[in-house]
Amino acid sequence: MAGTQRGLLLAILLVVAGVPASAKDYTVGDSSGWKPGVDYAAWAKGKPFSVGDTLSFQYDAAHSVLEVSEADHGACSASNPLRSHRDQSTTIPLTKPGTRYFICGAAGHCAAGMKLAVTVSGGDSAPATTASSGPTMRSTNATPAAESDSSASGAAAASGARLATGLLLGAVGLAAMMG
Ligand SMILES: [Cu+2]
Repeated sequence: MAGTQRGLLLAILLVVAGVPASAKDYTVGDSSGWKPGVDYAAWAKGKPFSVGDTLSFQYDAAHSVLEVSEADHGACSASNPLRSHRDQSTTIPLTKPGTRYFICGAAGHCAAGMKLAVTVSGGDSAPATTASSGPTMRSTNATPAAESDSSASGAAAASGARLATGLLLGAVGLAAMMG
C-alpha cells in the first residue's frame, strides 16, 4: 500500500515536472496581427512564454518576420537576419530558454513598431527530467517512444501530450515494481 502511494506520488511528480504545463500558441499582436503601429513590447509584457510554446505571426505580403540578434533588434537592422520568413503565416517554435528577437524586414516598419523581443523560460526541461529518472525508467518501452516523439518535430502540443502519457505509463510501471 505504501509502495503504491509512493508510486502514485512519483507519477504525479513526473507529469507535473516533466511536461510544460500546457504548450501555448501565442498569436503575435492577437487580433491585430503583425503590422506597424502595434506595441509589441506591451503585447509581450507579462506573458509566460515557455519552452514548447509557439509564436504565430499573421501578416500580409507587405511584411516579413526576421529573427535577428539583440543588437540588430535594437538598431532595427534587417541586413543580417538569423532567419527570415515571408509566408504570411509563420509559426516559431520556442525550443529553448532565452530571449529571441524579431523585426519586420520592410523598410521603416521596425521603426514603426514591428519589433518583438520574447523571453522564453525553461523551467525543468522534460529531457533532463527523463534522463535523471534512472535506469528503471529507461527499461520500460514507453519512454524511448516518447523521447523520439518529442524530438521529432515542432508539433509540441501533440508530442507533449504523448510524452505525458509515456511518463505516466512509465511511472505506473515503476510503481508496480516498487509495490
Ligand atoms: Cu512590415
